[in-house]
Amino acid sequence: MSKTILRSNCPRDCYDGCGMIIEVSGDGPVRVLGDPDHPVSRGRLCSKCAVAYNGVWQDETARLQFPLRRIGSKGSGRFERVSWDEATEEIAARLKKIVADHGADAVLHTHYSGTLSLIALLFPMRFFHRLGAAEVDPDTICNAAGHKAWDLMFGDSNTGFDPRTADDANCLLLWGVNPSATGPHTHRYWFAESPATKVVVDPLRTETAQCADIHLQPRPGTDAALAFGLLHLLHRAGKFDNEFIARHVLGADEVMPLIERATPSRTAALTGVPEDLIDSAAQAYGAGPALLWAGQGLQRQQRGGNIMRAIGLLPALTGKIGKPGCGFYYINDTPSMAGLDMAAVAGAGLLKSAPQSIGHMDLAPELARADRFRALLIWNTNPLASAPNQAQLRTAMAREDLFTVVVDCFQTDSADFADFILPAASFLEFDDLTFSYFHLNLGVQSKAREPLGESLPNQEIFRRLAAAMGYTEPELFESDAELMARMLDQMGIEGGFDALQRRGHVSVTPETLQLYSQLQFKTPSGRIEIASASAEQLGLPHIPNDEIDEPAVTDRFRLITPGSDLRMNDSYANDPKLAERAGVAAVVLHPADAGRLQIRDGDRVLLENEAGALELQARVEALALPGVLVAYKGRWPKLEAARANVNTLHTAHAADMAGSTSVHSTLVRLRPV
Ligand SMILES: Nc1nc2c(c(=O)[nH]1)N[C@H]1C(S)=C(S)[C@@H](COP(=O)(O)OP(=O)(O)OC[C@H]3O[C@@H](n4cnc5c(=O)[nH]c(N)nc54)[C@H](O)[C@@H]3O)O[C@H]1N2
Ligand SMILES: Nc1nc2c(c(=O)[nH]1)N[C@H]1C(S)=C(S)[C@@H](COP(=O)(O)OP(=O)(O)OC[C@H]3O[C@@H](n4cnc5c(=O)[nH]c(N)nc54)[C@H](O)[C@@H]3O)O[C@H]1N2
Ligand code: SF4
Ligand SMILES: [Mo]
Repeated sequence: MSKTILRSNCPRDCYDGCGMIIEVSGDGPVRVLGDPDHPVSRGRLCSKCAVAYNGVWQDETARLQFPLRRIGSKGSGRFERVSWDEATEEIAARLKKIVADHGADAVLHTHYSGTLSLIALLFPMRFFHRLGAAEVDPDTICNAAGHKAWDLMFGDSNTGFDPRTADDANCLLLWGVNPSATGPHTHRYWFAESPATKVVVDPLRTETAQCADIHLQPRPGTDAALAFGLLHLLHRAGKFDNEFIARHVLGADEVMPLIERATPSRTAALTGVPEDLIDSAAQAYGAGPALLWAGQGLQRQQRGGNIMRAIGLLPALTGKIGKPGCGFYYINDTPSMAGLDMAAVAGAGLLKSAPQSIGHMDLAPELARADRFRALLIWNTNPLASAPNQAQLRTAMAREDLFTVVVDCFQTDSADFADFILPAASFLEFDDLTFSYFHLNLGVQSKAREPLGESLPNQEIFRRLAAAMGYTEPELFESDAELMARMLDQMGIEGGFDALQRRGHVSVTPETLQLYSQLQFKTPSGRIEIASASAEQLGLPHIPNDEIDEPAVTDRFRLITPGSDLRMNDSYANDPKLAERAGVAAVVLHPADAGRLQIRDGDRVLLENEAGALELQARVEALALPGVLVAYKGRWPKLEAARANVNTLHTAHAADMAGSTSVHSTLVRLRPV
C-alpha cells in the first residue's frame, strides 16, 4: 500500500515542541516519528512520546470512543454508550436547570494543558464565556506564583529570551528547571552542546545538573538567600551596572542592605551550598553575557513568588538584559509574540462580566460544599491525578448532586466520577496549530487519520453543546477553517495552512530576536520594579527578601514530586510499555537517611502527613540531599495498588503569591512498613 508522509508537531505541555512526521497508509493506525528537519528535535521524539504515540494514543481499547452515561455509582467506572444527541441534550437540560435555579456561576469548569494545540486549547472557552460559568484559575496548579512575581517586577512574565541568543552567551544559568526530563531535546542540544559555562541550581542531582559545569545544590526553599549571596559577590566584583540601574531599575538601593549582609559564609549556612561553589557560580554569571532560565518547578514553593523576585535581581542589577546573550526567561507566549490575539480566539467578547474564579488549592473544599457548585465540567485536565488533597477531592466528586461532565481521550480517574463522558479526538485526528513556549516556533498539527470511534475534537464538542443550549452567537459556531485562516493571517504565516503543512514549522522571526532591547518594561513606572507599590497593594512585601524555609525538623522530610521522563504530567500512565518501564511507585531517599532509619533499597515505606498517607517502595540513592525525598508525579490512582498517587500527600497550602501551588514544599513523615 502506498504511504503518505505528513508533517506535524507535538502539542504536549513541554518546552520542546518537537516536529513529527507521520506515515499514513490506509485508514488505520499511523506511524509517528521525529521530523529530521526540525531544529529542536532533530529527527527524534522523546522516549515517552515515541512509545505512547504509537501505543496507547492509537489503542482502540484504551481510547474513549463514544459518549457515555453513568449507570453505576460515582467512581465505579460503569457507563453505558449513548448517542451524541442524547448526551448533549441531556447535559444541556441539566445545565439550563442549574443556571435557572442557582445562577450560571453554580457551574464550575476546570481545564489545563492536556493539549496545547491552539484551537482545541482556546475555542472551548467561548462556550464557558457565553455561559458565564465559574472557572478554576488554571495556572494555580502550575506556575501562577512565578507569573505574578515577574509581572510585578518586569511587567511581563510571558516574554523571556530567544533561545537562539545563547550563541552569544558566556553563561547559562538554569534555576529550578530540569529539561533532561521536561524538555529533553532542549537539554540534549540547546543546553548540553552549548560552549557557555553551565550553572544549574537544583536540590536534585538531575541529568541536567550532572551535565553542568557548576551544580549548586541548595536545601529546597532557600533560593532567595542563594540569589542574595550571588549578588553580594557580583557587587563586590564590580559587576553591577550602575548606569543601567539608574535608568531602568526602581528600588535598587532598598535591597542593598540585604545584599551587603549576604556574605558567602552566611549564604552557605542558610542554603547548604559550599562557599567555593557560590563563588564559582557568581564568577561564571558575572563574566559576560548570561542567560537566566527560571523553572516552573522552582516557584512551586511556599515562598515561590519571593524566590522568583529574588533571582530576578540578578539580570536587573547586572544589566544583563536586552543585549545579545543576555536575558531572563520563564515562559515565552510564542503565539502572542507572533501577533495572535489569543483573547479573541478564546471569545473574550462573549463575557458579560468577569467570571467567578477559585484557585486549585481550594478546589476540593469548594466542591465539598453542597451549596456552591452544582455542576462540574472537566476538560484537558485530570484533577483526580494532578490536584492537591486527593482524598478530599475524591469524596467531593462523589457527591450525587454534583452534575459532572468530563471531556478526555482516556477514561481517567476523573472520568470515572462523571455523569457523562465525552470522547475527545487526539492530535493525530484533526488539523490545528502548535507552538513551543521556549523556542520561538509555531507548528502545524496535521490530521493523519479519522477520529477513533465517534470521538470529536474539543472545539466540535463545545459547538454541539452550545447548539444544545440553544445559544445563537455566531462565534460559538465558527468553523476551524475560518479560525485557522484568521490565526495564520494574524501571525503572518504566508501561504495558508497547506504551505505551513509542507514546511512543518516556522520560527516567529528568521533572525534571533533581541527581546527587551528597547529597555521598556510594562510596569507602572516603565522600569524594572524591585520596589513595588503594586506588590504592597496586594499585601506582599515591598521588596524581595532573603527569607528561607525552615529546614524540615528531624522526623519530617521535604517531598519533591517533579516531572518524570516517562510521563507527561498524568498522561501515559496507561501506556503498558511506559508503565512497565516506570515500575512500581517509588520514593528516593538519601543513603544517610536510609541508614538512620534502617531502610534498605526495595523496602516498603509509608509517607504520611495531614492530607493523607501513601505506601511506596524505597529507592536508596544520593539523588537529593539528606532530608529530601523524591517521588515522580504522573501515576493514575486507579492503576495503583493504593488507588492513590503522590497528590494524596499534597496539602494544598498556597504559595506566597496568586494562590498558586507549593507542591514542592510538601512535608511528610516516613517510616518503614
Ligand atoms: N505532585 C505534583 N502534582 C502536580 C505537579 C507536580 O509537579 N507535582 N505539577 C502540576 C502541573 S505543573 C500541572 S501543569 C498539572 C497538570 O495536570 P493535568 O492537567 O491533570 O495533566 P495532564 O496529563 O496534562 O492531563 C491532561 C488530560 O488531558 C487529556 N487530553 C489530552 N489531549 C486532550 C484533548 O485534545 N482534549 C481533551 N479534552 N483532553 C485531552 C489527557 O488525556 C489527560 O487526561 O499537574 C500538577 N500536579
Ligand atoms: N517529561 C515531562 N515533561 C514535562 C512535564 C512532565 O510531567 N513530564 N510537565 C510539563 C509541565 S506541565 C511543566 S509546568 C514543566 C515543568 O518543568 P520544570 O520547570 O522543569 O519543573 P519540575 O520538573 O516540576 O521541577 C524542576 C526542578 O525544580 C527543582 N526544585 C524543586 N524544589 C526546588 C527548590 O526549592 N529550589 C530549586 N532551585 N529547585 C527546586 C526540582 O528538583 C526539579 O528538578 O514541564 C513540562 N514538561
Ligand atoms: S512531549 Fe516534548 S519532548 Fe516529547 S515529543 Fe512532545 S514536544 Fe517532544
Ligand atoms: Mo505545568
